[in-house]
Amino acid sequence: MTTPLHLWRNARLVTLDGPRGWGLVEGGALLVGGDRLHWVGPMAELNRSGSAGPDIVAEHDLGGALVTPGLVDCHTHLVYGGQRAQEFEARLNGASYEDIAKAGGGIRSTMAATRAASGDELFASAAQRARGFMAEGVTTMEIKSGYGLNEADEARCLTVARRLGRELSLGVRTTSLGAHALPPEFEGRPDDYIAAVCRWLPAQQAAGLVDAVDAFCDRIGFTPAQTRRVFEAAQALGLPVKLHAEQLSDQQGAVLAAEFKALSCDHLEHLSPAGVQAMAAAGTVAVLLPGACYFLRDTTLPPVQALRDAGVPMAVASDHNPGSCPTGSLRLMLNMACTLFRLTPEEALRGATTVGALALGLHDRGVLRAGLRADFAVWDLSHPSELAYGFGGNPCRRVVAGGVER
Ligand code: DI6
Ligand code: FE
Repeated sequence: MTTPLHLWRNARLVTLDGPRGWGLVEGGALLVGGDRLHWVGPMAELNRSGSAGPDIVAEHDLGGALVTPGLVDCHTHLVYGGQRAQEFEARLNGASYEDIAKAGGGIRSTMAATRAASGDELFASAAQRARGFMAEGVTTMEIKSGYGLNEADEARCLTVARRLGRELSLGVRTTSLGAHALPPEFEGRPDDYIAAVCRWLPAQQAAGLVDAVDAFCDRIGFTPAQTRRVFEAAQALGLPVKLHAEQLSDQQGAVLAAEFKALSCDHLEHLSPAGVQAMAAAGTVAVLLPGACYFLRDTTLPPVQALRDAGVPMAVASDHNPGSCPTGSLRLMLNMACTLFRLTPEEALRGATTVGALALGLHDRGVLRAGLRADFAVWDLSHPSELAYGFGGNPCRRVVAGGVER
């Protein structure tokens, strides 16, 4: 028995196959069988190789359009209630993000709106946001909890994230971020709260709700010692860790995360040289979030050249959240990664495909190569550098996720 194949032909393929370069294939074709890429290469070779033949059940002419791997947004806080536009106004009137957080606003205000929302309301608002990203070529998203901040509401948010993965044509990875902020009922008792977060993890894992564990290690988050306890609990369950590290200050969070062989450290505006070296040695991905840096008007930038020199792979993600990055566009983040952080357009696209997948521990996507997932986006563009060059508007024309056109 052979798999019925779909032939997608007449494309300019941006395969990203190999350690550098776009991996461009002119006059390219993709053969898709089930949810996998069965064959990728130039049309002329396909005709010669005989990989085509009678198994092809349908043909799709792409009219010479540019085709990239489906985009991977490896850092989002997509599930929450409410919005924080008034906080944006307050910041424009002189308050700082940290002041607002310390006064009980910030993450805590979203926590209250999230707890007050029903599961269906949380699903509906997150699905609407997800569809916006999907329309711009996103085929995989990581979604964190972190606005429930008690056992039931954290589990509820992770459940909503899993439901998004089932009901939308989107690959979803969930990350448990109970250690995002201290909820009011634990005021003055952060160590007790961390103990509670560690206690919830086994049940979340048993319910199939968690792929990785994250924490916010910073002045308005948790200390390195508290973060270590969360990591130890994750490690005991065999769950990989990630960290919101060095966003507002240097806590040596990256060094700690590297000790636990973290999949990624994210933000990193205040990353030290020791942090860079530790990440390089551990093979930890640096997830750059230029939208948060832009929206908070941070003037300290992540040490991109040092990361590059040390060979630390750099991902680019949206950090979509209501407080520090209410964006609906991963493509805009590619542009910002170049203009604000000086990534090259190729680094930016790899960051939101190949390297984004690595930051999630996924090795089956992010490249157009036979055997990997048939996740790809078709763009009304002529060169891949245009993906990071333009901002605003949506040149994405078609998306295939898991072999199926959306
Ligand atoms: N850093 C961030 O940028 C988000 N979480 C975090 O730890 C912001 C979350 C928020 O303000 O709601
Ligand atoms: Fe974040």
